[in-house]
Amino acid sequence: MSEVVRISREGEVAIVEIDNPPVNATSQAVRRALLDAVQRAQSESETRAIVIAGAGRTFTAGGDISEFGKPPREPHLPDVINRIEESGKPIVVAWHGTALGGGCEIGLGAHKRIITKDGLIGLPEVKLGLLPGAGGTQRLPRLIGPVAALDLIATGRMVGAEEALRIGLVDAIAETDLRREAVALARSLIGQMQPRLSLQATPAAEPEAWQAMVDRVNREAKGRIAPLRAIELVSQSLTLAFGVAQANERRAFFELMSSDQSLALRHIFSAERETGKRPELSSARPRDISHIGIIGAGTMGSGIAVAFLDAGFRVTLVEADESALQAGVERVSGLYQRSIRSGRMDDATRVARLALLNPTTEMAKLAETGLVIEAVFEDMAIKLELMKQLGRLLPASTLVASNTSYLDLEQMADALPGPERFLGLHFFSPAHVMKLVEVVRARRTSPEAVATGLAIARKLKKIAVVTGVCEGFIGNRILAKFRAQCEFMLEEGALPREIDIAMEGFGLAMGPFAVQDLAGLDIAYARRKRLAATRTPDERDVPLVDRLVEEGRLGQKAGRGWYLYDNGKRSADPAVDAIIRMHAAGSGRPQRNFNAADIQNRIVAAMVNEGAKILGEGIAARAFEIDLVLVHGYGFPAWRGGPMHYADRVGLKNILSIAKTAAMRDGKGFEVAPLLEDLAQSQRRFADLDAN
Ligand code: T1G
Ligand code: NAD
Repeated sequence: MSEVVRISREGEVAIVEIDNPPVNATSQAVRRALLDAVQRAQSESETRAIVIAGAGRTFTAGGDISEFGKPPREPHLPDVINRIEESGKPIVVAWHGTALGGGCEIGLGAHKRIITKDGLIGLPEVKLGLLPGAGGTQRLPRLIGPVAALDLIATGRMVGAEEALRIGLVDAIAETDLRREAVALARSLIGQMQPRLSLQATPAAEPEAWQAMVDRVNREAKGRIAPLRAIELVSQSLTLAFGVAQANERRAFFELMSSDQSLALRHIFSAERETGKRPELSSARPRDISHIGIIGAGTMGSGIAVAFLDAGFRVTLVEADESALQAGVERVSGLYQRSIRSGRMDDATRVARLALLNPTTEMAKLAETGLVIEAVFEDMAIKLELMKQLGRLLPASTLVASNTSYLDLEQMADALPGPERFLGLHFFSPAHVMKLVEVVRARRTSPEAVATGLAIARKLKKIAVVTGVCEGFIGNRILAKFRAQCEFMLEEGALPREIDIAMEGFGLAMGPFAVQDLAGLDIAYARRKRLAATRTPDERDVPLVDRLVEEGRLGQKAGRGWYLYDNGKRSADPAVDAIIRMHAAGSGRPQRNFNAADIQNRIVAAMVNEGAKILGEGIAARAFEIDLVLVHGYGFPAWRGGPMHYADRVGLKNILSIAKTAAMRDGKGFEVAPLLEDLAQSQRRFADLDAN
């Protein structure tokens, strides 16, 4: 017997335990050993019931992702599960940690299911562009009904023990000792006929509830194919024999496995896990910090405070004066109130979190913290003054970070005694929700400070990407090129809604003009004013934002920006169209019609080209990090894998040719990245760089 599965015994109950760290993935060796163990227990006369359990921190995370995309090797999981289900001796699954994908499906093959109080169950395949491929789409509807099953399969969300009990996904929640209670449950089943889900009919769905769920899944799919296949397969559990539908499920699983969407989503999954691993930091020890300071409790400071409080940090929050402090504390409480109203948090948790918050106007209190993050106004003079003040107040070892979006971190580092302890921690708004943090390494930032930034991001359950210093770091720098193309297109005959519709069609959560209205046009305006001094006359520049802002069109908050807003409802504004048309006519640029593909290609090529510059300059170390920034910070569809992965798929030659056209058309507004040219000419991909 292989070591990945062990058998032990409690009297007449055999305990089959999967032990394949770190997450007990159902690799080929596990499947083989599990099958052997179950068959052995079947044949042993002293065994009268079986418990299947997992060793270590989790039952199993399901299929082994490192095997995905390779030819499947026997025994296949559906067959193993069918053998489990057919067992004449009762089989109980004992779930703890996470029972995901194949781990959930093993449990659906068993005859009873018991879970720990903090256990989680789910079929997350859809998040990897897949469907459950070992009977999940057929057994789950038979167990909990088609509506609830479609909900779980199409969203991939995990359910906790209580919900699982309520919807009938588990039979019991272990009170104290999962193993002992699972054995007792198995023992109680000895001698009885065991239920087999595959032989049961799926309970009929209430037609309205089913249709509502189907509509929801269709609406939320937004270009993803796997959720749509889920509708099809769960429907088949109502109409087709189990064996026929299971064969269809298996076929769909492999079709999806070789789809571009699954490849892209798996790329993002592995990028998320690789980004924090940086060979150059392997000898840097992150500091153990549990108390942090935040200066400025505005939009960002309050959100950052909540992110840290939620992760159990003590937070000292500093504001300029009492009234600003009070407003800041109200913002923090407001964020918690919202969580309570939406049912995501209970009051006791809110009280416990707020007990970790220490609001103050005394900067000196920051001396007790291990890291201070400044989130004051985006104004260099204020930030420089603050750095000097921190230099006087803080012990020399306290780390200092800035949340600036655009200001020069090197200049701030110059103002702080001990610049090696200084870094950027660029959170995204709303900071307690958005998963991304750019960890910015300035020239003198120590490896220890970067490693600490990464470790802290991990504690916040955020995705951290290390970036060097440049205007806008990785994300906003690419965004600027993206936005520039949008505005160039307005000058050449496109309208905001055409661009928004095209980009939503590409899979962006929201079109770029709608996003700018939401954020406020004044932000772009202020940045344009700041950069005006260094802008040269040969640089292509479209001053439409200036026109709009100067007319009071600040975006949604003013009821008008690129669009008109009536009670939050967006509509096109003929006055804006007229401004754009007039500007376009005066620009002397040839006017044309844009179709969705033209718009998408131009924008994506501009993003990829800038990404290639960022890589070429060493601002980002790996192409997948750029993908993570765009997916987690800017709504780029994960199922397209981020711009660099997408470019690899469509071919860098195509991207290069669009970039060259752009360079001819836009002059200094667009320069082809040498790295893009290089890779395209030598027929390599961005992924090849990452592999080296
Ligand atoms: N296969 C292989 N390795 C995996 C893995 C998996 N399924 N899941 C995690 N790992 C590795 C991961 O790369 C990392 O490695 C380490 O485990 C810790 O993960 C027929 C076939 C389980 C909730 O989609 O959602 O079943 O970086 O950092 O935050 O239907 O991992 O340390 O080298 O994420 O505690 C496949 C994916 C369904 C679940 C744990 N399963 N995993 O989160 O740790 S498809 C999934 C997760 C399927 C059948 C098919 C999470 C987690 P390293 P981590 P974590
Ligand atoms: P904000 O205007 O909402 O908040 C700034 C706060 O800082 C105010 O409450 C102000 O009272 C306080 N403050 C100013 N000077 C201070 C001082 N000397 N001591 C203590 N408090 C002081 O601004 P914001 O949007 O939260 O932005 C803060 C920083 O975060 C900026 O550098 C900005 O570029 C960056 N940022 C903003 C966003 C965003 O979407 N808003 C996103 C990422 C980063």
